[in-house]
Amino acid sequence: MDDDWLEERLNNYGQAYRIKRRLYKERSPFQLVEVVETYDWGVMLLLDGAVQTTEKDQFIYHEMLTHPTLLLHPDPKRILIIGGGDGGILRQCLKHPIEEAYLVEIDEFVVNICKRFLPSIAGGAFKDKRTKLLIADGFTFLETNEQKFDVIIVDSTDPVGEAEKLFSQEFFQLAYKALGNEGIFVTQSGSLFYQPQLIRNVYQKLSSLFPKLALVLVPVPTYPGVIWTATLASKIYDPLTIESEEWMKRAKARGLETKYWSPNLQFFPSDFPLLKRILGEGNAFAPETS
Ligand code: AG3
Repeated sequence: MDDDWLEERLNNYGQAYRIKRRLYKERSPFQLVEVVETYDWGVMLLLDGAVQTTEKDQFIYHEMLTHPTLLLHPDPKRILIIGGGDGGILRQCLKHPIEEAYLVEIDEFVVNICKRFLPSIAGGAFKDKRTKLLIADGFTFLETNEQKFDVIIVDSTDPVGEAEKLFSQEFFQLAYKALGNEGIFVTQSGSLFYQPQLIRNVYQKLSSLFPKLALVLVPVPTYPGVIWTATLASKIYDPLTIESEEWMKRAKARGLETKYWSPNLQFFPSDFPLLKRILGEGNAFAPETS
């Protein structure tokens, strides 16, 4: 089959890739785990039919969930990652001078399959002394957790099945409680054009807990609609008031090297009209009437 195509569907939209080979397909206790080799993006991981990451574009998503968040905190020492079993976020976190990174992933299959088919994503991150890998449900972990973290990064699948509760008010409340006074939280919050209700929902819930919020612009060529978002929520530091020079200074002080992240292309500006419409009431894409 040299004309094999794989399509991801999200509601009424589909995005398709011509693929070279299908490498793996197995049902884990939690989800359908698939690995394929694409023409454009190298090896690709899918969970329940949704593209999670690829060898060649993974750095954009992983850098953009990690660096704005960790640079906003003056001295992040203890990091909690929920999900993220491919190790991509973990690897980016370890570029900062942190002391510990907990990675709480529900599905051991994902960790093992990524180590086997996508080893470049984690690099040596799982072997780093600062890494604590726990195979556990992130929600339950936070329910019983008594430690404080400086940063919590939620790298989940879409809000269906097991991941649904990672988008609930109860979960956000637990995350708030597990963060120190200067704590910062970030979660992937969906496709700008195909999941605007999700973006609004996450934003509203988080803004009832955290005073400072910003939407991170995360363009991922292999996610439906390409323009993806993450929602950053912070207890005291406001990401939208920091100048480029200051971001650059912080990145330099940490010896941070990136392939995508840069200070001027991190956040949707708060005066962006489309975003205001998405976060407001009603349908942001309603046809104009006058
Ligand atoms: N986490 C999944 C992002 C959501 C993708 N959704 C979709 N394709 N419908 C990414 C995991 C990477 N570490």
